[in-house]
Amino acid sequence: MPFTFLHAADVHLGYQQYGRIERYDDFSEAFEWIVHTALEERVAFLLLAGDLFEKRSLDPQTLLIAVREFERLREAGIPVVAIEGNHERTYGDNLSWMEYLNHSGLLYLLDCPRQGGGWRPLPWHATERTGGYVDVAGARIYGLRYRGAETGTVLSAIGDAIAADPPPDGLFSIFLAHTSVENYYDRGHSFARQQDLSALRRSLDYLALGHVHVPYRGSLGDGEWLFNPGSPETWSSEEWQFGNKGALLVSVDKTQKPSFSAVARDYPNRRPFIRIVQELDACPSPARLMELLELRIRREPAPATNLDSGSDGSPETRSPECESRPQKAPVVEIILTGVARFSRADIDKEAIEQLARRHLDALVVRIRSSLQEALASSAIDGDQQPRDVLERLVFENLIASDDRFAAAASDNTQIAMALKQMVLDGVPSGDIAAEVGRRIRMQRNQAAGDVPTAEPSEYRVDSHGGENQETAASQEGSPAGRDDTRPPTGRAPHADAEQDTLFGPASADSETAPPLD
Ligand SMILES: [Mn+2]
Repeated sequence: MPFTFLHAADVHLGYQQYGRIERYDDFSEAFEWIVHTALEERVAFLLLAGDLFEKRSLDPQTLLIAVREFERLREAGIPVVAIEGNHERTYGDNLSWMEYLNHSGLLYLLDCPRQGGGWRPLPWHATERTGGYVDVAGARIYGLRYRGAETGTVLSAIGDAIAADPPPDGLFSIFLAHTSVENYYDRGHSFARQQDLSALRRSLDYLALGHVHVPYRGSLGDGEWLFNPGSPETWSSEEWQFGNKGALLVSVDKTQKPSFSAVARDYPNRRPFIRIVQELDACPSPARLMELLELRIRREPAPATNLDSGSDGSPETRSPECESRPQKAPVVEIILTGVARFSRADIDKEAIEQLARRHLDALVVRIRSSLQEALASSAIDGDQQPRDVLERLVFENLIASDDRFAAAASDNTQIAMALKQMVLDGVPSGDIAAEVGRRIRMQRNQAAGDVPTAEPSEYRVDSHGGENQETAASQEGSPAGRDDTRPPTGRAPHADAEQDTLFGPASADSETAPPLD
């Protein structure tokens, strides 16, 4: 008997990205679209391959939305089969909200815990509401919750157990897992190697994945077999460049060869992201930076027709459902890279934000800067140097590449290193500011040819004489604590430190996938 099912993952319901209620609503809307699609297509069941929720603790509003949508599916007779992802699982014996929904009868939550030293999937137990597999419509669905680094080993063992006790021929067999897979957007770091999946590959028809927010599919042999729909909304700005995504609508007919076909159903109302990358090396002044940014922003298509990522200029294909809807106001990300030739404090972030709001009708404007290129381009041989020498070289390179500090690079390196030591020693911030002020005055005096009148200090380091003409002058009138009196630290000054990865934030047991950039 032919049937269809919908495969979705990484909904991240409850995520209030950038602290904006509109983004919370966006993630709710994406979930509502999945449920709407399941109802509209009259699917036999809905698969959720982990990270339904953004967090393991839920606010009442988020639970309400989940319960309301699952009840709509239950009323329509559409079962939901789910597993827990890394975002929503709890530690120890605490009941998770996914388990709560499971015990409320709103979904089947599958897992294969270790049983007597093995990993044999157990059949669904209707009263306990636990099991490693369940038979729904014409399918047998297995599932394993997120297991991080041990996923590969566990999947391999489960594959062997299933091979020894295979599903009946007439059933379409599916395995739900929340994991990255070798060679698919894993950047050389994956929880499951392809060989870990070979036993499952032989016994099962369809591997339903979640975890990586980019959609992909692959074969591992004859015909397509593993499928990952990606997250319907843009969980991290990095995801925008990968184009449309949503859920997979799978049509199954066991009498045919191949027995199924999977069609991507793109979420049509995803909020657009625009990314503008501006090199600071080309900007001699803050005014020039504003000019360049204005040119870049004006070159972006008007919001109503904007459909590209802004970075590569390649237009995305527009799905028919999209035509009737007005485009949402975009999230605009402005990334400043390279080496600043002026104080970052002189960059008028408010003016940049207004510019983006005016021309692009932006919902959110994010301005991020990165000095990483300065570090990457410096010729430091990290293997050949002891740590303290290497540290000094890093400081010197950073300082020498900045016009404001370059002329007195050696002295400023001393200040930076002393400053670092004070921070490590837990010196109160007021004392650190006073010490930095004292050293800057010393530099100024030396530059002016005066005899240094330094007070004694335990953080004093050897002075390098009086050849420091420029630095003191450039510090004139700068209050302590401003950007331009602060020595570079070699770290990118992310004001809003979102961790952009395709997978989600670091979990407590360091089972994180690598960031995209
Ligand atoms: Mn996720």
